[in-house]
Amino acid sequence: MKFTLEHTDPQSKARAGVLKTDHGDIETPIFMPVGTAGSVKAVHQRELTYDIKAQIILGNTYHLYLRPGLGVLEKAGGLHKFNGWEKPILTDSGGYQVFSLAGTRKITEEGVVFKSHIDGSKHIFSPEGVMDIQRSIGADIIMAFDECTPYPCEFEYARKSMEMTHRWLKRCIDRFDRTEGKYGYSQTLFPIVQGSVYKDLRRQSAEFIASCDREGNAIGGLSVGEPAEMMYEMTEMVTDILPKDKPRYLMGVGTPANILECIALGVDMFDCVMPTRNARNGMLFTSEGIINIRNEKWKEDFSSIDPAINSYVSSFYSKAYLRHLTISKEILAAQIASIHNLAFYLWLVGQAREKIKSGEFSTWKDQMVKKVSTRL
Ligand code: PRF
Repeated sequence: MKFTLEHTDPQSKARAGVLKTDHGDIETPIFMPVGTAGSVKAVHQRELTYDIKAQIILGNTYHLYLRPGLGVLEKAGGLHKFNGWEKPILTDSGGYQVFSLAGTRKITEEGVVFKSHIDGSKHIFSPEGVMDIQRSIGADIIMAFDECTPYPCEFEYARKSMEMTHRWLKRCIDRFDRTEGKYGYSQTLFPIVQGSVYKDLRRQSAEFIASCDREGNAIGGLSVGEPAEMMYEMTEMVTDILPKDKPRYLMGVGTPANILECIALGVDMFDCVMPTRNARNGMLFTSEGIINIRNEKWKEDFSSIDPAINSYVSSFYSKAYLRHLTISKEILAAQIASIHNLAFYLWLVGQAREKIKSGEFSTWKDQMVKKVSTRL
């Protein structure tokens, strides 16, 4: 993997770059649609490629390990072959899902014992095990095993948890560097900064992660309920420490406004379930603001969902028709809304990239944050 920084914004810390992987190039800043169980919910690969113009998607170790399981994935020749997505894939390590989804769980130095949310069966995730699983899934970028602390979190808990995440990281690196990809292309491991909302811990964690000298770095433990200003403060502290010549990935963020603000703080990669999850609940993100498509207001609005977005569904279907589908609980509503929201997110980061390249990012960002946060 190779990251080339192409432009930096003179008025902010925003950057535009290219990340080269064996499955193709990723132009940053980028948003990665979430494909938890190997599918971006309600969206075909063809739509992902041509309508949404996704450059990389995300999968989850936790879900894929439990179902379909490694036997199937290995026989298929890895996740790319299994789901037909030929571009880059990143997998999260399970270090978050195991805390948010699994039933009873027990964290020890060795790892996490948990019960499957599917059938209650007992499993253990260790740093080494999670590296092996991600080798079998075959993602281009794999994530270290970490503990994402909740918010709020006592300082002592956050400190001990961060220290354990660092020890787990050493074990991840050790295992990763002793093993090889199974399918003939290379994989890379991103470590994750933790430290809750404590400046001292964030600094310490960012310095440790930077010292590990991997090809890219991630920021975890944010967007877990803390005020946005706190998330921005922590993000900026961390991006100031992480190496400039490597991509930075802010995990699980966020709203369109969060993404624009964090691009301005020097973040290159984002993922979030919001565009797809909210789409399924009738919430649409548009270049003019946020729409609740169930609202009576759209009943006879035959204008297209968002003509500014270059995806088929965004200009072909009207708000009134999508409202009708949503209220009638038609499956097509989830499909249209998901494709539109993802196309909007990809359009937004694409615009940010263009504005960084043309030197207009900062003024554009301030206007855009207001626009995309407006409730229509
Ligand atoms: N760690 C991992 N995945 C994550 C997070 C984290 O802290 C977050 C926090 N926003 C989202 N996804 N491994």
